Amino acid sequence: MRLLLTFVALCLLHTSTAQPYGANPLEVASKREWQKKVRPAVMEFFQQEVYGIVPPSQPEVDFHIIDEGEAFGGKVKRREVEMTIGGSTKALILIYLPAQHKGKVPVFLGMNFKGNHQIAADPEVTISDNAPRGKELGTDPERGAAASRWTVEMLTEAGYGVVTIYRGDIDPDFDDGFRNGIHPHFYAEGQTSPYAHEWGTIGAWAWSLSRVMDYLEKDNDIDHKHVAVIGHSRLGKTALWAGAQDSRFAMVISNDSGCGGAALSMRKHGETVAAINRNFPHWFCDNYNKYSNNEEELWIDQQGLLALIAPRPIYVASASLDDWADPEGEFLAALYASPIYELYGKKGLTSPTMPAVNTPVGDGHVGYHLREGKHDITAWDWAQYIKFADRHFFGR
Ligand code: GTR
Repeated sequence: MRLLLTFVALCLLHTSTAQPYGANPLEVASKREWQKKVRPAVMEFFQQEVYGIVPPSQPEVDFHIIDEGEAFGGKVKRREVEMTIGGSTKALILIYLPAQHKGKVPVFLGMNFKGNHQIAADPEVTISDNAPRGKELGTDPERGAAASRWTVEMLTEAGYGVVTIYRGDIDPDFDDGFRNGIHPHFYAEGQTSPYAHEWGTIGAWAWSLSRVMDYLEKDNDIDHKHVAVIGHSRLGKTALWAGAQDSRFAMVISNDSGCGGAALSMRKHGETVAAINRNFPHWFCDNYNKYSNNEEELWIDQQGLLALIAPRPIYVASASLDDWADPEGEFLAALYASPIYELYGKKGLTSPTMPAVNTPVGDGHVGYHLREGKHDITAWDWAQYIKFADRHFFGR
């Protein structure tokens, strides 16, 4: 069946040798062809060969609210929800909502790098046992250290909520043969590590974002039809994969996601498939190793991942000094995914020229910018995401 789908899709993808680096604009004859034949084959490729499938046996996931309070001098409501996976793995969901908001609140959902307590200088946020602590024993473990990356005040003032979980609560970010984190909850009897086509860490992180979405659907304060899933860098790869698999995410934002995210692998510019598999052997499925120094064998490049998100709005962002993430490769992937948006009557990127720094492009469903500066997510990036969300969610 898989071979048949692949064959049909290959026939439908009109590859043009005129394009550089073997990565091509996605040309599919009709929306129907895309939905019925090509999209399932593209999805299967990313599942089997890149991020890995989620194993079929699913553990139970429970939620309960553990704390509610105020932050930012009463301007913001805080809620903490404990998510328990397979009866034992605990992850805390931190939710900030504008206190004055009437009705259900649209939110940005993203994973954080160093613990929920780092996204704002809020003394009440529970510190995960898995999160890095302060340098000296007993000191405050860097509350608010990542506040510039989350801009909670700016987002809540703009009418959005912020929802986050800590990556280390789901799967600590190092290669331990998948003994810690959530993977063991999914092993079949006698299994001790994922099979070659089963998920790595990015797959597990993405799965957990969908579980957070399960909770958001039940929370009466949240406008679950307007949830933008977002991530920076490795967590941007995660947001893209979560958004590709789960259409409940109404918008997807990739900030400097680079190799294995929005950047085209076949360009081999900056971080390569070989480098990422060598340095982070736990991120992707084992099958992905086939493509180390062998990118030409990828059946489809990362424009396919972005196209899986169509017709939902997607925003891809790069930074000018972030050569490792290949800004041009990220721009081209967004451009090459755009024909799939057009099949749905949505406008994608139209100009084939990389825009100048700090000049966002895309007045349709595909947005892109190249921020001046280094690998990071800044208030300026967020200001563009707010504008994009305002336009798509509320026509503002
Ligand atoms: C780098 C890695 C990138 C990117 C980045 C990050 O070391 O090479 O793929 O994910 O980390 O997450 O900040």
